[in-house]
Amino acid sequence: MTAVINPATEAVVAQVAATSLEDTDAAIERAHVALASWRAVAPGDRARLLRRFADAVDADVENLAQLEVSNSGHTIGNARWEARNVRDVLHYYAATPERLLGKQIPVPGGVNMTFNEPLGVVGIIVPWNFPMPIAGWGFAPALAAGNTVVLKPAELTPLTAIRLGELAAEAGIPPGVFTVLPGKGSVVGQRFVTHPAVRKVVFTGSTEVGKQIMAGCADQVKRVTLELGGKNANIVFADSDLEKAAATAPYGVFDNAGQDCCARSRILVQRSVFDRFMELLEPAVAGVVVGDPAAEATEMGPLISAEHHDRVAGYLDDGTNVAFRGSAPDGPGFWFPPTVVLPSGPTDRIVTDEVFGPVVTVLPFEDEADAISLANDTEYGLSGSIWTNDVGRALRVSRAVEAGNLSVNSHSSVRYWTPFGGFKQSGLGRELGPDAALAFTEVKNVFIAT
Ligand code: TAP
Repeated sequence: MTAVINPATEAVVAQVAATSLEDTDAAIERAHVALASWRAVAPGDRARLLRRFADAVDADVENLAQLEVSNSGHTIGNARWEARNVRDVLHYYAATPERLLGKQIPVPGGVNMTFNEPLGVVGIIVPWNFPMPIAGWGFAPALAAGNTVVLKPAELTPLTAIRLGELAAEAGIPPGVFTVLPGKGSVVGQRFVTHPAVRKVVFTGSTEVGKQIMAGCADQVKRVTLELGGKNANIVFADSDLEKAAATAPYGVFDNAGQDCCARSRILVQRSVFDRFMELLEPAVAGVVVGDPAAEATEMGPLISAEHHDRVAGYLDDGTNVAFRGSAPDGPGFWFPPTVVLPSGPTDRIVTDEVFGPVVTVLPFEDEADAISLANDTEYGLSGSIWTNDVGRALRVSRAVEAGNLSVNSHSSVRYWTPFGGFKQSGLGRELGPDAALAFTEVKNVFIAT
């Protein structure tokens, strides 16, 4: 049994049994056996089952949200958004079974057709920072495309995934089609990589483990989607609405206590407005409401664990030039205040590493070329923001920044209608959007001589 801890109180909220290797194998076998019957479900009926699953999630939003507050320390507002996101993603991909259109391609001597065939069993490995949405972004399109799914939540945050598994069963998703397997990455997750019946691994987590997964999958030429780390730039030009850029910057990085692969953890500010920006940023950071995640007004909760707290704290020492900090409650709980750092330069560890906590660095830049160069000076490439009132500049910089998800005059990263994923070491493949279900299919080409 693994104790599940509330990171805001350090109280044990549940005990969850870790799935053994034998039970993982048995679940993969059941998923493999269930493939034929799931595939045989008529497209319209598969769509209806996914909509019923979405409705079951909808009816359970408050319960799921409260579970996430107590397991992950997410603010109640965020947790409700996350549960509704699973519902919306299920509804969105419920349209897929009836629209998985192949092609008829003109060729001489016959008729040529393509089919989008399901891959088989898909293994989904989820991190602790967004347990619900990241699970849904994998299982909804995978199921819609006719695959069966085994899903491993993070050991720290299994509760909402377990509940989603129950809701799927209540909605009528057949046994073996969607199975949640709480347990260790080194046991359950690793078995997804090595078991020959698992045809694709969807992994979201650290770049370090993602590389191991990719290397492991190479052995069987297994398909992979990887959503990995980020060190995203928030570029503020002098010609922007500086008040708005400063007022929103804390929410671009401190949301979910900075435990967000899309956190804009490097603010780059044009030198001519640097001092003014910092004057505006200070009260904005002080205004972030940090505390009890169950309280409606709270904007930032705790870090996920004591170990992670120590890791984040390890980025700050006596020599760190902290410009200012927000507030945080005293223990119990793994609290860390919003922290703004003025580094000595772009090569400081705190600028280059993904801290994954409520810590942001602010650096000046001279001109557009300098901003682009600094933004791209990282092995990551997930997201970023560009603040400017010049449309031409917004487009030029958006095209030049090497990242998968950019927003202009906003910090929005995730819209389920649009593709999401990383450049460089931030990942491989795209989730969400109109094409994500295709990543769970193989294209088969059939020629009939006439
Ligand atoms: P990891 O330590 O990489 O863990 C992620 C998941 O992988 C967990 O379920 C973990 O299981 C499992 N795992 C660990 N070792 C494994 C192995 N050898 N084989 C198979 N599975 C294994 O990441 P984390 O610390 O939980 O999450 C934070 C990271 O995720 C950050 O770098 C963040 O940027 C990234 N992230 C990226 C995105 C996107 S969309 N790009 C979104 C969210 C998070 P255990 O629970 O047993 O450790």
